[in-house]
Amino acid sequence: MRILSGIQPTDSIHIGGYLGAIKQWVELQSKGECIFFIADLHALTVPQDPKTFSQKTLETAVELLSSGLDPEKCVIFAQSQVKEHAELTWILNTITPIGELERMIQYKEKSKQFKDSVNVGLLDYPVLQAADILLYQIDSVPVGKDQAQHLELTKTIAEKFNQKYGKTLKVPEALVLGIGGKIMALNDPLKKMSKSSPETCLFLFDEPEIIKKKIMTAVTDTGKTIKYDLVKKPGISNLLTIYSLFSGEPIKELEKKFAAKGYADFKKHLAAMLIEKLEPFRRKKKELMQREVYIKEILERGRKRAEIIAQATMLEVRQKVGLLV
Ligand code: AQP
Repeated sequence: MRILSGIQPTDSIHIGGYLGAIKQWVELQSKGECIFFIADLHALTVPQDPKTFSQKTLETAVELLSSGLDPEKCVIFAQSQVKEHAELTWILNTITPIGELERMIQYKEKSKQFKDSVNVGLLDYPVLQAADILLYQIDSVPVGKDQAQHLELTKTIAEKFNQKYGKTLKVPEALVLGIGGKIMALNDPLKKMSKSSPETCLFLFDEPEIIKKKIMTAVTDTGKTIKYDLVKKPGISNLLTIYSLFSGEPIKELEKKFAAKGYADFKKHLAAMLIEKLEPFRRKKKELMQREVYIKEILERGRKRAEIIAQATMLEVRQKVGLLV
C-alpha cells in the first residue's frame, strides 16, 4: 500500500495537525510505503516572507522528524523540489471546471481572511493538491477532516482524466479519523484550530508555561460536569478529545475519572499531562535544529526517491495527452 500526505511550512505544527494527521503518519510508516512532503508551493498562496521562507521549510522538516517520522521508514521531501508537481497541476487545470474550485470551503474562507491578496493560486490550491497525490499513484491519503472536500475533488479529477485520456491515474481514498479528525480552537470550540489564526492553536513545541496558560484559559461551556457532548459542551468535548488522544485513556474513562471534579481541576490535569507527553518532542526539536546539514540530506534523499515515481507518471501523462516526449 502506498500512502502520501503533506503539511504546509506556514507555522509551527499544532496539536490539531498532529492528532488529525501526523500521529497517523507515524503509525502508518511501518504498514506501507509512505511519502510525506512539505507543501511549500501551497504555502505561497498566502503571503510569506521570502527572507525566512526556506528556513521555515527546514524547520517543518525538523518538526516532522521530532514528531516521530523516521527517514529510514518513509520518504520526506519539499514539494517545490520535484518540478513534476507544478507540471501536472497545469495539465489537470485544463480539465478542472472553475465552478468546482469556487465552491471549495477552504477557498471561500481564505479568500475572506486574506481579502487583500486573493490570487489565482488560492483558487487553484486543490488542483495542486490533486497533482501532489496523483503523481505518486497513491492508495490512501491520511488527512484531517478539513481536507475531505479537496480529496473528493482529487478523485473527480482523476476519474475525469482517465475517462478522457484512458486509465492512467490511480483514484485514491482519503483516510480521515472519526475522533481527532477535527480539533477545535482553544479560544473558540466552534472553529477549527488553524495555523492561519495562531491565537487558536496549542503548538506541539510550546514551552510548559505556555501550555499551562493556553489550557487554563481555554474556553469551556456553561455547567460544571466533565461530559462529552458536542452540541451542549463543545469546549469540554474538544478538551476531552485532546486528553484522550494524548493519554490513550478512553473518553468514557476520563468522564468517570473527573466526575467529581470541576473544570479548573480537569484543566490542571490536562495541562500537566500535555507538558509531560510533549517533552520528548521539544527535546528532539532542540537537538535537530542544530543539524541543518543532516536535515538537508534527508530532504535530498527524499527528493531523489519522489522524483523517480513522479517522473514515471509524468511520462505516461505526457504521452496520453499527446505532448512531445
Ligand atoms: N484542527 C485540525 N484538526 C485535525 N486535523 C487538522 N489538520 C490541520 N488542522 C487540523 C490536518 O493537518 C494536516 C496538515 O495540514 P496543513 O499543513 O495543510 O495545515 P494547514 O491546513 O495549513 O493547517 P491549518 O492549521 O489547518 O491552517 P490553515 O487552514 O489556516 O491553512 C492536514 O492533513 C490537515 O487536514
